[in-house]
Amino acid sequence: MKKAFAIAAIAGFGSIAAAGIADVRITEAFVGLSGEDGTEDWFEITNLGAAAIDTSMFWYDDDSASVADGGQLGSFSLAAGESMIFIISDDNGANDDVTYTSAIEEFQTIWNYSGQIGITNGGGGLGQSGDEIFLLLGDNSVVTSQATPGSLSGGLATIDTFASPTSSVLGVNGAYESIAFFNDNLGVPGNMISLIGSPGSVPTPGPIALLALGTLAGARRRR
Ligand SMILES: [Ca+2]
Ligand SMILES: [Ca+2]
Ligand SMILES: [Ca+2]
Ligand SMILES: [Ca+2]
Repeated sequence: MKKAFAIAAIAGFGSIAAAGIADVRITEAFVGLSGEDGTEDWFEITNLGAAAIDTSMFWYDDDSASVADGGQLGSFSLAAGESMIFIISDDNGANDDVTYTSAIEEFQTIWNYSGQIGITNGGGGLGQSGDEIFLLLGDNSVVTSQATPGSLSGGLATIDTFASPTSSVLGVNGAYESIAFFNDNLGVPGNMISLIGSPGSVPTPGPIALLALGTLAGARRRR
């Protein structure tokens, strides 16, 4: 399957990747807060295709939508129907306050998260006045994109983008509360805040099953 995909990509059948093998969506995003953010900016991707994908086939960039400005996602096998997190960072120098390792550990701690997690290895951070997440192939073709509206940005809830962008709500679509961390910009009593989000989980099983079925049917028709 992987080899066939590579040959098809070289031959220029980009639509196969976009519509079939790599049916990946951006299903959640965190763009940061005023003051201490808890973690770096991040997004969640979900594989709605029928086969596992290697995430290193994608480059991330923000609204500049450019492989040259972006970063190649770390390599993970993402099974059909599974979600994972990518932390947006190009910041891994020996003297940086945050390294790739510490950014991942910070996320795992704050979200009590033990699922798959990777780094974008570049690409712009997500602005709180509105931005956009792009997943691109190496030839700069767009696989999928997701706007992060300023109206939903900067709050204590992540942006759930599985259907249309909304603020994550505790208990809805698997959203839960992060551990509390220090932030003295938001004026919360005690300066300890927690976030609401659903890293690693998306609405299941109904919507995913239906979308996956549609992808499978499409793939069969093309044979
Ligand atoms: Ca940000
Ligand atoms: Ca901040
Ligand atoms: Ca940006
Ligand atoms: Ca989620």
